[in-house]
Amino acid sequence: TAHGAAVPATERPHRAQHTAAQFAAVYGAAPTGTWAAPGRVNLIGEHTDYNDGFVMPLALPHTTLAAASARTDGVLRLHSGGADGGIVELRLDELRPTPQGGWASYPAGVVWAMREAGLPVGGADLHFESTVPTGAGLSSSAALEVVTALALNDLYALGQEPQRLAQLAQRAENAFVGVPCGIMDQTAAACCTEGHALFLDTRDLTRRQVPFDLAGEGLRLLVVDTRVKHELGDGAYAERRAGCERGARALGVRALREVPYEHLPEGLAGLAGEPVVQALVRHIVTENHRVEEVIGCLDAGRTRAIGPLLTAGHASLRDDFKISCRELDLAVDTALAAGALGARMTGGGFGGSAIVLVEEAAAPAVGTAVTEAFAAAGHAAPRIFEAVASAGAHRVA
Ligand code: GAF
Repeated sequence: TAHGAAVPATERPHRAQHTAAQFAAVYGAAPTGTWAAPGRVNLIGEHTDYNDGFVMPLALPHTTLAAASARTDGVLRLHSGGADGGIVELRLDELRPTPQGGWASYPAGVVWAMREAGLPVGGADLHFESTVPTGAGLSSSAALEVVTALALNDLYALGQEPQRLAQLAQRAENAFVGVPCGIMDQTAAACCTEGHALFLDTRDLTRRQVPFDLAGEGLRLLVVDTRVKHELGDGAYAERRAGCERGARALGVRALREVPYEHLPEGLAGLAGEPVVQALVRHIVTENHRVEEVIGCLDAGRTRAIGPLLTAGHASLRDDFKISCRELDLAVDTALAAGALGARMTGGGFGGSAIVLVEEAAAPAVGTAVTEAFAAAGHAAPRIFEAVASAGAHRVA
């Protein structure tokens, strides 16, 4: 149902206790502490983060928890309640980038990135439990990285700011895991606050917490996890990124963020003969503009007016950036036909999740319409739940 799957607030203390108990069962002693970092959805600003542009994610109530203790022998031990296999044991001085290294390479990469940055991080034991859906475009990887960074920051009294921890987590993903992602997901996991969307300028990393209390306005934001992840996605992300960089070079700017919306027609004319790059540039420039328009609406208290901007963002990702897929399009089209105010894919694309802005009273019918459309099309049942703007990474025990 539209309301069943979010993690109820009452479950959180229980989860922290459970995670600590699992730690004790695995490692034979109670942990020093337990930390949490959330998954995210992005409200608007897609693929803009590696173009120095604007993004606007919000944290989900779904979190990855880490129970952890420091070790004095230079050994890192990692264990996950959600992964098969036992304890992964690594020596800090032997950590090397491991592309395609499996789940443990995310936390291991964070420790590596911290040490590379000269931070005095020693060994640790960590046990993870997560309610962030994996492979759903909801940034379970960033949650895993950021919760690791925060736990080590506290265990070793490193005193790093949340944004800095996000940068270290991004470096882990780029250089250790080998995924060329931008800074959005890690910043969302580290810096979001309850009841707000996070406006982030990815060029200078200035941030603003924008009040985003949909329930107070009789609105809902639904997440439709299509439960598909098309293989195409991995190489295509790097390809889009390279295309954007090519466009920036051709236009003589450091990043596409510098192309003003008002100058888009001249910019596109300058790329005649390169239709693919033209379309990528058009998406980035219009998407940055949509972020500014969404902020304008929210600042003016006109929340419902963001609906068409979200939908326009989807069309741009589908037609210009070409990273949607039939399941995402079906979720968006069906939700809109059933009366949603706006809908779009969220995250990297090629599967994963869509978000749907809807009047509270219409939410159940919209959810049902999407579920029925998936069944009629022969797709697996989507997972639909509500996105309530939740807290970024924090210590829970
Ligand atoms: C993925 C990446 F990790 C982010 O950095 C961002 O580029 C996003 O896709 C698209 O907006 O989540």
